[in-house]
Amino acid sequence: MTTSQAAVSTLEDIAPAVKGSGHGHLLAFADTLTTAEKAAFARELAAIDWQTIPSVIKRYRKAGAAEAFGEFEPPVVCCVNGTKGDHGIDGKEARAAGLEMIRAGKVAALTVAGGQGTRLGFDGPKGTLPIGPASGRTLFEVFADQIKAAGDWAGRQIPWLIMTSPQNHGQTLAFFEERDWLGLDREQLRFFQQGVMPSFCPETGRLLLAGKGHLATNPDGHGGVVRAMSMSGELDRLEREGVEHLSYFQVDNPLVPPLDPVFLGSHAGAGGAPSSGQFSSKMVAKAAASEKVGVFARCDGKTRVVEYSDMPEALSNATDENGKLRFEAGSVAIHAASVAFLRSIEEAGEAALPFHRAFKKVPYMDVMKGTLIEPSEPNAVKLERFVFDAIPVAEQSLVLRVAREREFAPTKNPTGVDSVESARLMQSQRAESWLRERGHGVPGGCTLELSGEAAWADAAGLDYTPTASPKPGQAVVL
Ligand code: UD2
Repeated sequence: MTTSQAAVSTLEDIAPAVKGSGHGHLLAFADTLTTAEKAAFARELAAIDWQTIPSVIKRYRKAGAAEAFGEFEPPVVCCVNGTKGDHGIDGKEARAAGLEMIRAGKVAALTVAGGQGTRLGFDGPKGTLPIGPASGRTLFEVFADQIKAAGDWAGRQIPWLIMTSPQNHGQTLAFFEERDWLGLDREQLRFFQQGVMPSFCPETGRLLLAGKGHLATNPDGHGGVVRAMSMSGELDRLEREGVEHLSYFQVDNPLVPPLDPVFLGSHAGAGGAPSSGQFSSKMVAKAAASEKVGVFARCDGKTRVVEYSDMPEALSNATDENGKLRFEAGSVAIHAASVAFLRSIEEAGEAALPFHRAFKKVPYMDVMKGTLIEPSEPNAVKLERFVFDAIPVAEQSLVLRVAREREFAPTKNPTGVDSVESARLMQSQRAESWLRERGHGVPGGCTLELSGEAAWADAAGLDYTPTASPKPGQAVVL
């Protein structure tokens, strides 16, 4: 159900499918719409898969349709050079393999950027949020500079896939265009829109109208990325180009290395990594039991991520004999996935990526009265997919431990925990450690930031001389 399915059809063309699925009430005001409104409504309706919608509604009308989990065990975690009792991976071998994958054009970057910056109080796509503590670069620019540096090293233009949503696609594209594609080649940049899912009333099983010519919908979750890549032709394109693996990350983490050779090599099974090369993940030790990150666990012999809201509290709080959290492996939402595996996930459909159900307040049009109702209590089911549900489908899914201070600065709130403030501070601290590790002094009161070249050199294990040395109190990009 992606917007690209919304081919050129009219309301008359689409009406039989809508009525045939039992949702003819959605057309109650069709006759009152202007020609332009009719065309827009037809596009919305054409983006819905009317054949499957009745069975989806049936399955998710009641709570508890989600998969019941068996008993949880902590997962097998890997770590470069095997400290902390984790399974050891030879970092040198893994990095060499990952660098070769990048050099040979077998890797593309993939960012899920469908969310709006609502929680941040930021008016615009999250990726356009200024985040660099010294440079003021936006999230998209921080990633673009590293992808460019990796491409310069590899002598090729590394594709960067960016998933937007119907809400922010136009703004995202305009942002890149205004800033001259952030120094990348236009051909490298592959924007595609995720799909939407219609909200429905669990009592009646009927889809809701948000207006006389508008369906009530929500983006279909980051798990919609697989379907959206397929519908937009991006999956085919990657296959044609010989790209075999994707480096996946969320738009809200300025510390993520968009292309990490050690991770990519480990994902492909180098350095003794236990991986089928299908779908791999990074983890950090949770800061506290209550931290809002998904948790890796083993269940029925398979590794999976259990979202924080689904994790039983007793398990979140459980500790081992040393007082350490039993389920400490927090998901930082950084993955590597093979293109062939994503193709198989797409073909398996809901069996591989089920929907997650949320019961929410959704304003809707009363079709009898023609008035908009603002509910005071939850009234509608919203469905979305999570990409990490692909983990247990993989034959052997690698979970690699990484250092939080090097790779994870979630930017969810304007201030406080996981905020713009904390993400800026973490980037500066990260740059400071980088300087110290290379034997440089750091004067007091500086705000520092790694340039794209410095960050890439760090991930790739290459030599790099900082372009500037900070003076006390200065803001400097290294
Ligand atoms: C996500 C993870 C959580 C943890 C955390 C780390 C889920 C459900 N939870 O929590 O386990 O790993 O991140 O920071 O993922 N997005 C889309 N389309 C959508 C929905 C989301 O592109 O329809 C993107 C969004 O732009 C963002 C990312 O997915 O980049 C995460 O979305 P979120 O902010 O809703 O997830 P969050 O922070 O609750």
